[in-house]
Amino acid sequence: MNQLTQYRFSFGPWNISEGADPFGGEVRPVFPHEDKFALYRPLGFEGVQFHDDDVVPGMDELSAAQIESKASEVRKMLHNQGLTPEFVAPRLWFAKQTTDGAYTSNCASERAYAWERTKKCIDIARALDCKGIVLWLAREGTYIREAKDARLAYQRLLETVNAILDYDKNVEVWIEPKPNEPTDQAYVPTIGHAIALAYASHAPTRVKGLIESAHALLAGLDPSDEMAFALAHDKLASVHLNDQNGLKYDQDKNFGAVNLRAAFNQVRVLEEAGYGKRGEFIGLDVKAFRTQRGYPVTDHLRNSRALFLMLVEKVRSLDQTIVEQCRESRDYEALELYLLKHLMGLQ
Ligand code: 3MF
Ligand code: MG
Repeated sequence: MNQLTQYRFSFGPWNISEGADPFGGEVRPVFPHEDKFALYRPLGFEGVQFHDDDVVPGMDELSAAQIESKASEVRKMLHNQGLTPEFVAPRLWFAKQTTDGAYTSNCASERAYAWERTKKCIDIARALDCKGIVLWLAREGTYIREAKDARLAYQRLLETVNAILDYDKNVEVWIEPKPNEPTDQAYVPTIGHAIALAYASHAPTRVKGLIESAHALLAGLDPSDEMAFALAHDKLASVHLNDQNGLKYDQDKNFGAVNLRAAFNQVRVLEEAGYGKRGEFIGLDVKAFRTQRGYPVTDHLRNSRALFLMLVEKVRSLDQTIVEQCRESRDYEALELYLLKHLMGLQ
């Protein structure tokens, strides 16, 4: 019999936030980074997603040896807590050198900074024994179309992907598409763009995607179809499950909080494709409410994970015979009613 997937969960330390937003500072005391790791296992998570400077704070100022030694320390700490580093992402959107983009900046010295930083990020991943490098291409885009040569920008992105693949033959590049924010228009807005870059690269099997539900919704797309597309190409390396209420700033709401049916369909597509059977994580990129009391605030992580698992049960208890009959007779009215009743626990 087909073994049921035992899902493993991950999140990044930025998901335990202190409530700051663009209109106000923290509303809860800052919770030290290292202390966050102790929260993972009790919450039911074993994968840690990192930005490079989450592992090695102040890395721009440190030598290669110092970076290596700090990263090795973190590796030991993760090991002691039974945690696995899922990926490391170069945080290329904070530095003054990346104000107008990193790999696609018009300025050669800024592009050089981006590449130096990326190499350090890969060194950190190697020291952690982690093969996933996530590229969320935050500022690779424009506020006005005329600001950059878009064709050249795509070439530069492809050169970067190739350079990463050459720098370390063991790493994989996982591109996380997002259509906007902080730029007006990003160069890699959808998983289709990411997968095109993968196939154009030197080593297509080592270039994959990470799909965030909210990012797909911001692009006007259905997250489950985006995931299915990546899965059909065997290129879904990870997911950032969450939710989004319409076209506004990136909300990172709890998984399923806005559209339970869309969340169900994401779980259905993942489950049907056997996602997770090769150890892929269910990543949650969910934000704590600014209004939430308590310290540290972690209920959004616990609840999103619980909701995912409840939807796994809904997927597993779906009567596939009814689904097939409705498809066969092309009675999508009946299929929709069955599905909605099933979600409401009425059937
Ligand atoms: C931005 C994001 C980011 C990325 C993270 C890892 C803060 O919209 O979703 O989370 O997921 O930087 O790539
Ligand atoms: Mg994300």
